[in-house]
Amino acid sequence: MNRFPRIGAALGLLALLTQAPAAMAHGDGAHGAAPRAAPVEREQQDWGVAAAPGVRARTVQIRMLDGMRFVPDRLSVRQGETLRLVFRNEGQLLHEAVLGTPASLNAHAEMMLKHPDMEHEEAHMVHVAAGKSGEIVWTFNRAGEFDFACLIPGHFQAGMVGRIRVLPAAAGATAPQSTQGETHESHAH
Ligand SMILES: [Cu+2]
Repeated sequence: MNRFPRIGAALGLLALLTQAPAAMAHGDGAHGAAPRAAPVEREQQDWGVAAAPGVRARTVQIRMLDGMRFVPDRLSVRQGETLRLVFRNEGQLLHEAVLGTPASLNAHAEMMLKHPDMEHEEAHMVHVAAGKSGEIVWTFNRAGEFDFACLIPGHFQAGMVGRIRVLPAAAGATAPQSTQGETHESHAH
């Protein structure tokens, strides 16, 4: 997790650099003061990125049940596709949905066990009270096998996990994307 702030800083610097000419033209000299008030922070994660505002999304309804299940718990997505995941809590308990890699979710679940009252809110997670719904709008721009899980202590351990398979973009697709770190076949354990 520690490397994400660095990536964020790098992106912030990039934004600052691309904005610099305009800022200088206005002579406001606000060099050091990078605008921190972006409406949504869109940080690339291993499992994708928060959707850009207004992007077309496919809606998928997912039920959250006190039997510690998501229904459905298997999704298939084409790389580059954006989903509006609408989680409806049909139980009596609070549930949450957190997107991640199996490894990131395991680590996060461990932390939740140690600090059950930890409060956090990020674009790739949503907490849903009984009878309510909540959503995550997410662009799956990396191929692979990812999970969504309820990390409330006990729920994850009882199997409240679903799987999202992101199929590689079709050959010939022209969507610009980095190929850096995208090869999976030589991954050794
Ligand atoms: Cu739950």
